[in-house]
Amino acid sequence: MEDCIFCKIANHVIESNYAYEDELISAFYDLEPQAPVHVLIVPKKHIGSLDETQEEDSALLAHIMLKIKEIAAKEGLEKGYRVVINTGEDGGQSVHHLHFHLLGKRAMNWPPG
Ligand code: DGP
Repeated sequence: MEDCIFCKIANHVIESNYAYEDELISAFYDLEPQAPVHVLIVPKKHIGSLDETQEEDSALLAHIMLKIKEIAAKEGLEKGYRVVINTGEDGGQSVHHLHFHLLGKRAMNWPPG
């Protein structure tokens, strides 16, 4: 996707501050951090949102979840963390490329805002 900022970051068309990368996914620090640790994890393949995932994305989604656990450990989030996937208008999604927020190093509230 030519106009997608997360496609550009994930494929190094635009450089960012990366926390992790492999052939399937990229993780980089959020520009507007909502917690002392705030990492965005995105697939390199363009998928607009969680709502646009397909059966064929199952292995990719599982890969992301397992890597989030590793990234959390690397970031020192042994006390816990939150993973958020904002989806669609009501979900508060502003960038239309599937991304997982990994938030940590502070206590989270419930219910979320
Ligand atoms: P969401 O609202 O769930 O779509 O979250 C989008 C997040 O992406 C938001 O926390 C800010 C972050 N963001 C937007 N543009 C950039 C960017 O160019 N670089 C980085 N690192 N983060 C960005």
